Amino acid sequence: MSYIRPKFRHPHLPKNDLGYTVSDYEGSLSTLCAGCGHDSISAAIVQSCFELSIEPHRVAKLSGIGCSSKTPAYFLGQSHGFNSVHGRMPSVATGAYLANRELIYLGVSGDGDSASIGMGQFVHAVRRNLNMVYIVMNNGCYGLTKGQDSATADRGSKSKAGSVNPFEAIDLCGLAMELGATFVAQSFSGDKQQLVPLIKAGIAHNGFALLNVISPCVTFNNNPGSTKSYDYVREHMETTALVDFVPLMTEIKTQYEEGSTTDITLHDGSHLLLNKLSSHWDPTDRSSAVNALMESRRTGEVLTGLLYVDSNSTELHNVLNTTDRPLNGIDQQELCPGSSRLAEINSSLR
Ligand SMILES: Cc1ncc(C[n+]2csc(CCOP(=O)(O)OP(=O)(O)O)c2C)c(N)n1
Ligand code: SF4
Repeated sequence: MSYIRPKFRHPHLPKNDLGYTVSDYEGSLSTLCAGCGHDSISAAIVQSCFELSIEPHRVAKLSGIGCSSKTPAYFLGQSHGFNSVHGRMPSVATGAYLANRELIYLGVSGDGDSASIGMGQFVHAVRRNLNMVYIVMNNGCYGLTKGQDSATADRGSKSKAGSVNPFEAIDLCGLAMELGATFVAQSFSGDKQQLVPLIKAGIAHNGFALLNVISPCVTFNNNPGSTKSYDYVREHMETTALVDFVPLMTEIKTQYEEGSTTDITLHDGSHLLLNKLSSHWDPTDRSSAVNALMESRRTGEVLTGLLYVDSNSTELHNVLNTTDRPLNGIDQQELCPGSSRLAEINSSLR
């Protein structure tokens, strides 16, 4: 059950370029457990869309099944939405995107939803470079069905019931890198300062943008021994860089010292500024990102930040050379080539 959020807001709430306040980007009141990391990610999505002055009707929210997949009800209440079947969000997103490329596609999934039942769907969305932001709210368990280990639970981590996971974890970022992903980022639900610019950059990216966000399940996976608990992640987080996102149309200002910043131009001309803190991180170097992910797994660290971006990425519509226009805006006359053209095509194939 979803609860209606009260309409009353402070009359002097800041407004964005469209004249909207942050409340225009909210959804209904969350029914998730108090303290669930997924709610923090919803708040970061709301903040990102508000700051980017996105018209809510230009967004399509898509999800599968799980506590994470319930969250589209809690953000962007005025956007399009489709809550699909467990693990099937990528194919619904593919169909919707091919029919209408004008919307911004925002997919939300869980680690169970993406790394188990939906794995076959996830990998093809990555390799096709579907133009969408794909957020995995990764808590290492199946929250909705009472905390079973998921395929992203680290080997040796302990569930609330005390059992130790004997299987190797699937690293979704590493897998996406292997599949040729053009934008791969990792973050923590409790780090809004890092998460908001990453979501904004993902929206601006021309292709598939994966954000794997560690999002502790306070009810079933926040216990000692879990590597997806708040305490564990806070103690083992290693940041690649401080991230800031500068949208197109605003004057680009940088407050960073000369020589300490990497400036990445995304497809729409907006920029991603990375203030390098650790080991001169270069997010355009795919093999370094793969190595860093492998090293962080070995040391048990959670590597966060923008791990990799290809700012020259070619998204699915450009690969297929399909029409710019939404299919529902093309009438029968235009869609049908006519019988003489059809006869020409047929004879060319004989
Ligand atoms: C086809 C199908 N199989 C199994 C389920 C049962 N089920 C619902 S949610 C879920 C897993 C949820 O875990 P995750 O995707 O990680 O999301 P979370 O709840 O942890 O956010 C499962 C197994 C289902 N709804 N549909
Ligand atoms: S069960 Fe876990 S994942 Fe589901 S709402 Fe509660 S804290 Fe969040």
